[in-house]
Amino acid sequence: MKNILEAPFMIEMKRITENMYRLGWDERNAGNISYLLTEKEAEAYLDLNVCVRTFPLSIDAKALAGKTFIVTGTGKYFKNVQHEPEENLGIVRISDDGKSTRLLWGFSGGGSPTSEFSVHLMCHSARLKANPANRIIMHAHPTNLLAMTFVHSIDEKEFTRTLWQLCIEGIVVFPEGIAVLPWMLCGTNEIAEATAKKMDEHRLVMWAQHGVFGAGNTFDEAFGLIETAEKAAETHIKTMHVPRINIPTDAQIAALAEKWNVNYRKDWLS
Ligand code: 2HA
Ligand code: ZN
Repeated sequence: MKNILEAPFMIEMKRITENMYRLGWDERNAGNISYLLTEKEAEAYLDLNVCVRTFPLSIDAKALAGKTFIVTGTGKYFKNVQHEPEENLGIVRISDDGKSTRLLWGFSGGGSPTSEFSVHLMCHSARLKANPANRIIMHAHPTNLLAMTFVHSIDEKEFTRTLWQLCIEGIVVFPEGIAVLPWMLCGTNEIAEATAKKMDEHRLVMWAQHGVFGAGNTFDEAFGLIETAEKAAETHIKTMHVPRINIPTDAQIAALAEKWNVNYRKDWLS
């Protein structure tokens, strides 16, 4: 069996959590990431019959029965993942009845998956239906996106249009727009269901006054989505106090989308 610490997905997990921590997106224990392993990856690096411990699930994950995920731990700090991956990360497999998960590796100090694991699993299900190649669900607290939800309308059309205006590649990177949920109690099945519903059509979902969820086929893709939206939000926050005298028109933004041939939400531009 291959050394799990050298698996590409393990290296990516370490690099991305370090990167997100350094960007200030994941203070203390903020943020969580899950990556769906292929069966080939799982078999190459793990003994799939191992059962270190089991964790009950509060949602029905039957659609993901037998699937294996590497996931960040509850209460764990992104800054520590690279130094102690086995303590801060775990690899779990969903039971056949979808009611629990079995720990195959990690959480060596007795930890368990992120408190947002229900959201992750429901979002994986939603994204896999829309795009069978989706593998990543990522949650973070990027400062400027978060700040925007305190001072900007959280109507998702208005929120998206501002982001499209303020980052040149915004409409190309997230042409379907960014969905926004109002403040809701996190760690609950209600917010998990609401987020997954938005993920039917969107890869980016804002949680107002909390943070953002991103989805993608690769670590880079999910990260790049959040990074682009965050760049737009930063430009918004930096220019909202002064008169803006040059703003791209909706026609100019649409022209970008047309040039790059992306299927954008035409009704979200006027
Ligand atoms: O994992 O970010 O939303 C800590 C959080 C909860
Ligand atoms: Zn959070």
